[in-house]
Amino acid sequence: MILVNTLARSIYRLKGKMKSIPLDPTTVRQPRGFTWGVSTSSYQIEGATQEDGRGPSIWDIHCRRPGRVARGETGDVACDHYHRFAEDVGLMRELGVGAYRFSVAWPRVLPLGRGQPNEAGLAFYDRLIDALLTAGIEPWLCLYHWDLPQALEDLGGWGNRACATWFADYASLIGRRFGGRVKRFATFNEPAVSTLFGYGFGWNAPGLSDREALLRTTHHVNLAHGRGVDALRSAVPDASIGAIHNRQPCRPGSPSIADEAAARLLDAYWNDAFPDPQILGRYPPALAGLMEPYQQAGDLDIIRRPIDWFGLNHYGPIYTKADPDKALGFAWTSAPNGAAHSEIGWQIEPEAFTQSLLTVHERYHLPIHVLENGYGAPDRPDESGAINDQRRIDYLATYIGAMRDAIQRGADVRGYFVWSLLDNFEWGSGYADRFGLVYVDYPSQQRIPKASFQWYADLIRRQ
Ligand code: IFM
Repeated sequence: MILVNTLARSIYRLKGKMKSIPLDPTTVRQPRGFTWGVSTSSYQIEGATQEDGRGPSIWDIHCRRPGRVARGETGDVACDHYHRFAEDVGLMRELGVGAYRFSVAWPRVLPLGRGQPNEAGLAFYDRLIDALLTAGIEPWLCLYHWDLPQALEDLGGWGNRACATWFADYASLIGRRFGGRVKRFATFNEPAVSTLFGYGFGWNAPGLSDREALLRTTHHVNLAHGRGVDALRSAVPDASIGAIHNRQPCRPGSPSIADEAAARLLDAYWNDAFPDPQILGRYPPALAGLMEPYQQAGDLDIIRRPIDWFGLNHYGPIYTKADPDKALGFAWTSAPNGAAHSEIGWQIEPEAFTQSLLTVHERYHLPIHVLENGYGAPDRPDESGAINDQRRIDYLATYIGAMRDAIQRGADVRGYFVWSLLDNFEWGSGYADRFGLVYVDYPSQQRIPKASFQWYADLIRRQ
């Protein structure tokens, strides 16, 4: 079947009918041992923000700042996963995934961010992990998906160098508690997004637009990664550890020299500012000078720690324009008119996914797990109550085909996780943008698998 698909694509290319025809992923088998999964994160699904001793996170506070989140929505209830996790694990079992990536809410297990752990919070993750293992689903635990304890923010947060040590202590707690049952750990999810959006553009918590804070924070998050890897390794000697980074083309909004320069700097920040020091032991040249004031002797040796895999999140290309008023001199801008895009305006370009996978492979020489890829839309049930999200299916099929292209061209891709299992709290957009394979009717908390759920289940079953 692989041969037939390859042949079909070549014929199309030769005829010049289209640049690339995606493989039909339902007919292509992945290499043995390939992991199919789904991803979520704590603040986006758990809810129960004030239950069982959880402390506030920077997102609880951010959501209450007027104008920061659409319609003033919050993660207070979200998908109520804290109470409904067993149903959600049941959905994953139905889906047939081999793995589930979730994150631990740091303030749920350490309400003050450090010091006395909260047994009730730890016990929630015990229950979740046990349910996953019983269902035959491997837990992939991410330590940080943006919900820093507010108590640490009050001490300077990521701007305080000590935050790297607090993070390592938290990592050690998690490793000691769960390391007997969990072997896959990620330190951070998309540190480029949480820092740039949180300290550069002010869109995400803690809502700052401050160049100095952004650069300082960047370095401290990198230090925390290195210290966190060490803490996990000593707590769980047989752990398989990675970090999760975005990579996508960063393009100028216009051909002007200023916008071209903005795109180069965004590229250095978005794609390289975290994986380069963590894996290669250096900041990208475009940022090295800017990062110097925040470094102490030996820091890069702390940051660069052997890891076992590269977690890649990819959606589509992003665009920027020069803006001297912004923290790094660039602002966000939209894709050119006419570019294929999703219902929430994100550009669709599967070739960029293939290229990103190949670049990661060539640059870092690590096994790659795609830990996020997915399609956002304002899905609604039709008159019969079904959610026919054909465009999501098309997107996923095309992108899985693009991943397959990268594998055939040598990229060592070992897993693919859809973002996301459930519709959930989409940060500044609130609940309007839905990425789930499962529709969540928020008022009733009813879960309704979408057409894409069945499609993904079929794909997995055929592997
Ligand atoms: O919802 C987010 C997730 O938290 C991080 N990556 C992108 C997703 C879609 O925006």
